Amino acid sequence: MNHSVSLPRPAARAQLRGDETHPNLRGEVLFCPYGRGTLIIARAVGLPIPGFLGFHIHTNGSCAAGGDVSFASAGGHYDPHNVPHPWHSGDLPPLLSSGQGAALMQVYTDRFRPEEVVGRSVVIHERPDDFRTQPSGDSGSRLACGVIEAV
Ligand SMILES: [Cu+2]
Repeated sequence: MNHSVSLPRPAARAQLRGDETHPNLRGEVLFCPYGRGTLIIARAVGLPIPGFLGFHIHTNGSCAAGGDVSFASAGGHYDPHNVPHPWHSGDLPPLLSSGQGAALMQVYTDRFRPEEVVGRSVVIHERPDDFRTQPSGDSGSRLACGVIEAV
């Protein structure tokens, strides 16, 4: 019997980049098939604000910069079942940014499989998610975005 606890290989990945005012913000999010859902491993550096920062899967696979709202093209939270926040499939725990602007998180969700979020996006926000306010937890503007691609 195999008792190993080695992690599965990623099936999807997003490379995050900051908006025009946060050019040093970079990150990577891996999506590994795990059980009935997905093991998510997220890393970021260059975060401008220490503390909790909202972190979600958004519907559209577009991280176009420019316009009045950074990364507006990513759309709203990934919500295939049309339910309120924080029951969106794309709702996730916030990242915890250190004073040095780095964050690392590993979290399991059974709200989607990796292949279901390929062609969508990951967004880091400027504020924590309050898990109450509709439709996006009052998490403020979008600091970074990355399109999710199959690997
Ligand atoms: Cu979001």
